[in-house]
Amino acid sequence: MADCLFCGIVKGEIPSEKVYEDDRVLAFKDINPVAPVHVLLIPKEHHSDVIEAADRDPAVLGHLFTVASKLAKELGLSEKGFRVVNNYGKEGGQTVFHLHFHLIGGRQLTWPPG
Ligand code: D5M
Repeated sequence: MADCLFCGIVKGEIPSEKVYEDDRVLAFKDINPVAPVHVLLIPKEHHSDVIEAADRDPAVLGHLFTVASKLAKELGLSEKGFRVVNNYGKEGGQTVFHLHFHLIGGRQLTWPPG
């Protein structure tokens, strides 16, 4: 989609620190990390949010979680713990309207989030 930041990252027009890529999913380091490990996982195809993705391509949601689990293991988070987060909509704190999951870990996380 034109003017979508994360579509620009998928196309390689905007730089990113990639940590994983396959035909459907890209994962890269968050530009504003909130923990020692903070990776964003996105579908390469544009879906604005999780509800749109669930309507159009529900299978990609399972794949995103499979990749998140694989990365959690590879990045050394599976022993101590980690969090996978999706912010939906304005009140949910979503700022980039291309579906993404945050994989966060490497420190003690607190609950509830702000
Ligand atoms: O999360 C959107 C996230 O996207 C937020 O944590 C910053 C991150 N971000 C924004 N621009 C970039 C670039 N260019 N590279 C990497 N990460 C980026 P949300 O859940 O929508 O609030």
